[in-house]
Amino acid sequence: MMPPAKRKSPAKISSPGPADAPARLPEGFQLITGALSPADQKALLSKINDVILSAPLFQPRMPRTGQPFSVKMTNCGPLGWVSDKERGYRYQPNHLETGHPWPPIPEPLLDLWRAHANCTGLPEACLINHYPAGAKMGSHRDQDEHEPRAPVLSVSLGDEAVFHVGGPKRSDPKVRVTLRSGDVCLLAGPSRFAYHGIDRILPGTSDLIPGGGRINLTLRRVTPFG
Ligand code: MD3
Ligand code: FE
Repeated sequence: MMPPAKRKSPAKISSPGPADAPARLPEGFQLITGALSPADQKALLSKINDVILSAPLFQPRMPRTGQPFSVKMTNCGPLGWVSDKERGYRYQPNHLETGHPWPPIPEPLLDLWRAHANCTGLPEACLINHYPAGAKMGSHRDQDEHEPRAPVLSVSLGDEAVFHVGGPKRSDPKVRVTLRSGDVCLLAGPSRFAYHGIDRILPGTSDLIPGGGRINLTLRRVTPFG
């Protein structure tokens, strides 16, 4: 999951042109635009800011190379996703730097999961990605979770992002979608295993976060349903 922005050979993102067959969104991909009202976005951001106060954003690093991500991260929930040079990508119950347990997932996020995930179990991890202007996330698949029946639910806050999603192979055609503040994205079925990433953040497109930038929240089930 989640290589940093700078890649040796950047994936070519091709928008479908008139001569090409239009690339299709993978099966199971659902974008719910405007799922959160501006008031709901403000209330959620305030809870996320509380999480960040007790579990500070950290800069994950690539396994082996130690190359830092341009995205900063933290987590809430029983498990959190981390990565460092020595031990690589993994979920763990404690903050990478403070060693404290992650704070609980705020209730409004669990409500979104109950409303949209169509899943009996609850999420165990909420990964909080913070993108300053200029941050990217290279094309990758999310493969560190062990319950393929659970979807991933993502919430976008702040500046708009150009997102791409393809298929199960890196070479599959990619579609670009703009993710806006208040949008919820559901990745179920085959789309759950599709390559995806963030090409760029569009600065000045939202007033939600003072100073700009984007926050993405992903709710995930990590361990198999009992
Ligand atoms: C498509 N985050 O945290 S969220 C990630 O905006 C990640 O921060 C991006 O990719 C972000 O791993 C995209 C939407 C998303 C999340 C998981 C997916 C799209 C996905 C898993 C499979 C396919
Ligand atoms: Fe991902």
